[in-house]
Amino acid sequence: MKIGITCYPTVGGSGVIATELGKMLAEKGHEIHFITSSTPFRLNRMYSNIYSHQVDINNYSVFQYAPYDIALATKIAEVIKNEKLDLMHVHYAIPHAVCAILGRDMADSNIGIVTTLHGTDITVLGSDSSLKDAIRYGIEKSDVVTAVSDSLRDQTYDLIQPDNEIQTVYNFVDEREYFEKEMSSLKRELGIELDEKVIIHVSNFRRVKRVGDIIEAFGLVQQKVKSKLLLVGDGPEMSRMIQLVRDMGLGEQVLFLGQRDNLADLYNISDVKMLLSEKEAFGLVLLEAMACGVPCIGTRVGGMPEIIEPGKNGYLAELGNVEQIADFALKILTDPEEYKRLRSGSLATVKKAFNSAQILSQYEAIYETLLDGR
Ligand code: GMT
Repeated sequence: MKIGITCYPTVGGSGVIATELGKMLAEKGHEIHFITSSTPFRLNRMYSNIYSHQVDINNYSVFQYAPYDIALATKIAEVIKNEKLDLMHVHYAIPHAVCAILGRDMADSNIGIVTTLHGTDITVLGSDSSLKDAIRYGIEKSDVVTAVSDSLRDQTYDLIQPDNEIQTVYNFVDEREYFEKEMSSLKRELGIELDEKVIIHVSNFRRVKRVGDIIEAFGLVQQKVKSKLLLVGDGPEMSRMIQLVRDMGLGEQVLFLGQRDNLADLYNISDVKMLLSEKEAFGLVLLEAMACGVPCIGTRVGGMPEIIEPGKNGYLAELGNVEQIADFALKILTDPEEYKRLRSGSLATVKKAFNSAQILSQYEAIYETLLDGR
């Protein structure tokens, strides 16, 4: 099949999933056309059957805002026609589904459009009444709509009330990148003693991620267990978090590592992963950690209860309950039997429910039904 993919190409779970999916589809022989504002960041090697089409936006002085959405729709139309695409798979209802619908119309084509909802488009933008109608339009005019968790699917029905079906297709992890390996040399490089425990958090440091709760819970943990906290990523809350760490006197124990591309290595020196968000449609970083054998502590929010099975591969805490979070972490860090059990539970979860081959086949089956219907 010739498949067009549009996503946000920068760092972020939706871009990771879209790019990994494109790469794996290409490895299965499909021809993939990324239509994005820049080359997706995970497209790090050459594939003979992957093409990248960049959207050019001219900043004419007559426009107060550069017309990205129109430029994207025009590029999608051009690629549909020139490359004779069989279908488009877009990630995010707005702007991408809406742009694909417009592009298909401009190309006078009837190819199928698959839209995958990742969360922010629904949980944040969906509550903005000025965008709700555009989101509903993008969903209803798509031929197939998928959501990355049952929770996101149900929230979309509640908030947007579209009249078409939304099916859950879970995210997956690239097992060739995320797996267990011995990385004690990295621990030394980072100045962490071999007998110190490591807690890790990876995010874009947006307010919804509640990084402050992680630092506060760590403050309690480190009073009882010799440990370090790795904070990986960057974003709007960063300077506030640096200040919080200073105010709590934790400067020596909290390592701000910024954006990193060796996440698998960092997970492999970690004992617990924390993601304590107030909104999280799925939590791809949980899967990446579990694939490296790291038990996770999440909040009972969004799609996280669909990944974390308490007592099997981690624990679910109540949002903002830092004492409970610290207790869970201490339980994992101080009881070797418990840690061993959760570690193998984490590896098993990824293998059983979120392996790439299984999810890839689900998407391929969706694409085939679309082709059959045309
Ligand atoms: O979490 C973010 O802020 C980034 C966002 C994105 O668009 O990449 O992540 C969303 O999509 C990921 C991939 O499906 C999910 O794992 C994240 O849970 C989801 N984020 C939110 O729902 C806040």
